[in-house]
Amino acid sequence: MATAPHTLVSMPELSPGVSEWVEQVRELTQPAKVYWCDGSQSEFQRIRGELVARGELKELNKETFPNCHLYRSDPTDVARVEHLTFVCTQSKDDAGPNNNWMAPDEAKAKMRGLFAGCMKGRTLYVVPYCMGPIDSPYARCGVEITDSAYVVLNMAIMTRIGRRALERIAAEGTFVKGLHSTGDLNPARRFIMHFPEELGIQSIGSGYGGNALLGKKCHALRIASWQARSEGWLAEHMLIVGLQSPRGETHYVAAAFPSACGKTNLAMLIPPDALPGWKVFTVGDDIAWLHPGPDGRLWAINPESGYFGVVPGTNPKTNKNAYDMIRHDTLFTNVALTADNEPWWEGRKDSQPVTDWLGRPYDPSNGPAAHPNSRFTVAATQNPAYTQAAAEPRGVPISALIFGGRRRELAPLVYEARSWAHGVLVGASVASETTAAAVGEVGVVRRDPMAMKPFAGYNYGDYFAHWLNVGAKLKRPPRMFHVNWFRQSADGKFLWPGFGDNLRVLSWMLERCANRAEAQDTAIGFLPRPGDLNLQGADVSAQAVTELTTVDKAGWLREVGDFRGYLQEFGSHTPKQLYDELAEVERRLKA
Ligand code: OXD
Ligand code: MN
Repeated sequence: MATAPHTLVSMPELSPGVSEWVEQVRELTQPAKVYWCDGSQSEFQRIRGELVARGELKELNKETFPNCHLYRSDPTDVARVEHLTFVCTQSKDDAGPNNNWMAPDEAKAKMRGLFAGCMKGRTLYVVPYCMGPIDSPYARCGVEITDSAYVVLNMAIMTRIGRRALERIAAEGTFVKGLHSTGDLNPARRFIMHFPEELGIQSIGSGYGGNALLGKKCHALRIASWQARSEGWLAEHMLIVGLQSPRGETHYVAAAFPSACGKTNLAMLIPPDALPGWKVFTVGDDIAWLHPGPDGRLWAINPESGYFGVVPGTNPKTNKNAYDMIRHDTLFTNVALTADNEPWWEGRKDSQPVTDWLGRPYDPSNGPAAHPNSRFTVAATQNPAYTQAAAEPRGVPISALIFGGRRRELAPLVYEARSWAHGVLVGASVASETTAAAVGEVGVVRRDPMAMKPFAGYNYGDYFAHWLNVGAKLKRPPRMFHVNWFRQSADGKFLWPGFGDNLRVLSWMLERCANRAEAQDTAIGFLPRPGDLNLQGADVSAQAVTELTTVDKAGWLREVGDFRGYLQEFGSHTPKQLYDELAEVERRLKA
């Protein structure tokens, strides 16, 4: 058989632009070795085997969790570090008050000092990657240079790495340059810097996913949101899910929730027995790139090819698809272990931990056995709800956009915006309780517009204006909704069962999209009346449903005032249209 011509060209030869940059980084970081990743299965297994041999990865029970491994991170390196994450634009105003800012020259000088000689004795891995289906016009490529083999394995699962990505880079001549080193893992020397004007990322001192897998938050959200603004599309912190109704119609929806608020669970939802005939397909669980299509609709691709999900809480009741999906070929980070060498986490009820995430004998007085932000990394194709639509170059058409937060009070179960512009206001007003996905206090309510607070790569005021502009170009825009699965009663009990039952809310939305469902017209938007939701077989009281579908006018008036103050933080960047939409809500509340 003839050899394919491309295999004759070595990877460094394939793209002189990349080789030149690798050479500069090699001189600066002084690694013992440089290795170009080709993305093959044999390469993955070899690198994983080397980590096991060095004791950095632990193979788990071969019979019950075949090809699964445990990685224990440095105990200080378990989450995203928003306070150490910077957007380095020439003008501080472009980064906006929503980002930490540093002047590009200052940031580069600081990072140069930290990167100098940092890879001595280590291997420098060159990881060419593609975000999105390799043949999609919407996909974008990058190269991550890293000295962490654990990062290489994660990138190989989460993105399309190797020769084909490099071929695309060679053809396009442009790529995002991501430089990463674990450095000395000292939090005092940990920084994640973004240079959107130069399509560059520099990250040092952390091996944690959100700080170190540069294709994910750094490229696919912060840098991509910047690119999307100049090119007329949206890069969003959204899952994408396909819902096939008993009528046989399939609709795709994209939903934005802050980190660790159930995006992966919603993306893999299992319909409850009481709602027969529904099918759910996962396109993506974390990031959506949304493009206005030639037909006037919004089309979405998932730039990732795997899931980096929160493990605790995963069980057959909350997310059976995820539970089954992570029983083989999965990389676990910071979970606990059972006596049988199986991974264990809070919420896995069928066994007991003996060793905690730090490798100590488990003692409940030390806290949870698994870290609350322990993670699985797994290929999307392992998900029983995976759909080939995730590999479709043009993406999937979006019928509805959903925003949500984790809010004990105020926000009802669901409401629908009156228009795209009102929907932008609804998305911009998302607030949520903080979670363990980022370092800092957990459970405090903070504003998190479109769930992008940690990820919008530029001034939020300009970002809101961009959202309004994109909508103005759509002839058939999706409907927009807000949901809150986390509402609690005065005595602290969740009012809504969540998980599979969320399909009851999604089904009302899809009926709204088809003009087949009724709603009450309220000051904040359209809400279902209790009788509009299909609650057959649901474990929820009539009183809870009333509470979940009632608008607390006094509370909302306070919210409007608070949100107006928030919008003012972005000064003249906040579009006037957003204030007008807010004034209209206020007028209706007072009427
Ligand atoms: C994530 C996050 O890991 O949002 O997806 O923090
Ligand atoms: Mn996320």
